[in-house]
Amino acid sequence: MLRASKLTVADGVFLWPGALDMKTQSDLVAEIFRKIEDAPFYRPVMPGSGKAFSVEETNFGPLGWISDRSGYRYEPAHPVTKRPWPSIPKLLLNLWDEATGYAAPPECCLVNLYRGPAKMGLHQDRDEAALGAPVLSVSLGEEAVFRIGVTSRKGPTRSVKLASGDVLTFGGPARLAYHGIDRVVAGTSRLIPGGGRINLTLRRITS
Ligand code: MD6
Ligand code: FE
Repeated sequence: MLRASKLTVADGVFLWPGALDMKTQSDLVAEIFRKIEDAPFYRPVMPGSGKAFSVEETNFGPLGWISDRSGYRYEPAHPVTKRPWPSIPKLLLNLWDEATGYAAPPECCLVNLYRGPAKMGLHQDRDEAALGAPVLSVSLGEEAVFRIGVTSRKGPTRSVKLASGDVLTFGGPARLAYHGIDRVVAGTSRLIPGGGRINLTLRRITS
């Protein structure tokens, strides 16, 4: 399934540019939109301040990552509908096996929707007990400027363009590296109904 060659972006960060062909991308988007009928995008808020995120989110899988006034955590049900999250698309489970070789399947697929000026500040993914497992990210739709740093917030950063169909893994010495999305480049893709970008991140939570 991984059509492209594997590039090393940093120690522990690998990128397969254009890994998913157009047909696979549009089938995956159709599957995502079917599943979100049961688990609609909602807008999380920051712990403490309650300030709304600029991205909208939902999840697939046994556990979903959520943020609300009381903190960040994994939950088995959608915070608005209270229903269990839909299952992770089979294609993504296969992609996880192929790209990560990790012995256990992912338990969470966080779905981020960027429209208009939405972005994501520098953060670490550290709410998982299974820090030995990488995070796998799939980009769909408009291009994004991804910023990646080191494990201290103040360290140097560099930016990498993520285009539709790109697959990235983030593990080993980079598992706790700071990263974020500076912006999405409008007009670079028409893949997503209504426009914008969808990012899927697959993670193992329990070790
Ligand atoms: C995004 N990605 O691409 C946000 N996290 O929209 C992430 O936050 C991310 O791409 C961990 C590993 C890879 C990622
Ligand atoms: Fe992240």
